[in-house]
Amino acid sequence: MQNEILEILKTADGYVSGQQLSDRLGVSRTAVWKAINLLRDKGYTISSSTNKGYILLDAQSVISKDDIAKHLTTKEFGKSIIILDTVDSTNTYAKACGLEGASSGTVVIAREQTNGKGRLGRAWQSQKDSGIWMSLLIRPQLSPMEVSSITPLTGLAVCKTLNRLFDLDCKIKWPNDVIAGNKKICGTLTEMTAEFDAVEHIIIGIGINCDNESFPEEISKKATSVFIETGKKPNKSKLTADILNDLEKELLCCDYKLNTFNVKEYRHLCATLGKEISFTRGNRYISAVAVDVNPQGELVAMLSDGTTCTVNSGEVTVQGIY
Ligand code: BT5
Repeated sequence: MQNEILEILKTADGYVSGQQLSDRLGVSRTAVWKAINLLRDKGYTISSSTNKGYILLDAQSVISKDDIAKHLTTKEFGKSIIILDTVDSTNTYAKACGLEGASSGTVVIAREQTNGKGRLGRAWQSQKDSGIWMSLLIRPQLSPMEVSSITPLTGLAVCKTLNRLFDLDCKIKWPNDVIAGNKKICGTLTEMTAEFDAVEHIIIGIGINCDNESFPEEISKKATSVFIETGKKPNKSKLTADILNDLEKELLCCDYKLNTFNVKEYRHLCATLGKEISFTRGNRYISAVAVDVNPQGELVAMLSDGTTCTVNSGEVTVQGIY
């Protein structure tokens, strides 16, 4: 009944009275009232007025399976979607689904994460209903050595989607951040479960800040959101579908591998190139200039003596970007 009430409120031109809803659905007004409260618990802002009835104020702020499905054009990604109210981490949850045999393309989305994960043990802040916190489970026929392309390809897909939908000029901070201006709007975390030399499954975690008007002190200088950049709160279900549509195209058309074409696109959108960077190697702190992203997706750095070296893991600090 909640879905039916939601559909009526979404298409209504203004308020709908409790009596109209109970007549149309053939249920008591108390049942309508209970269903409205359950929808409110799910995050829908439904205002009520004694004389006029109910009105839905912001349908697009809540991610719903039906709304995602309306915009999905994929063959595999998102064909099974799990939406949770709250979870420690969608990546952890999706991994457990993978171990229980969930099909490739399963997506786990949460309204809030209480222990969202970044890379290298860092935390990802995921306040309730403020962004898209999702994990996609895939089972590609790849060896563990071949999965490293997935992180840059995911960053590339999300970056292009945000630019197209919101007319932004997002760039990629190598290897996995999508930035708007010099602040992070999206982070991705790819995790793999493998046995011997075969990939069991891969979890692609994507966090996109959408509705945040501000951020907690500790990340306020480095984080931004779609709202801060555009002044508008996006339709999160549609954005989720668009991300899945674009990600499937990006990953499947190249069989999950970097190639001449997508590396060229990546370079074009990579904010790190041409910048002064610093990184640690062993216990040495090295300053260099980022000059290229090679066909393997590694960052090529030129040192002060003119020699180059590749950077493929660890942390790179880029001058001018948080
Ligand atoms: C990442 O790590 O950027 C990966 C983030 C992946 C998040 C998604 S959400 C769905 C899925 N489930 C999960 O549990 N995770 C994935 P990293 O490059 O290590 O960046 C982490 C750093 O970014 C933190 O140390 C903060 O400085 C900063 N940060 C934390 N929360 C942020 C936010 N909401 N927006 C921007 N920056 C943030």
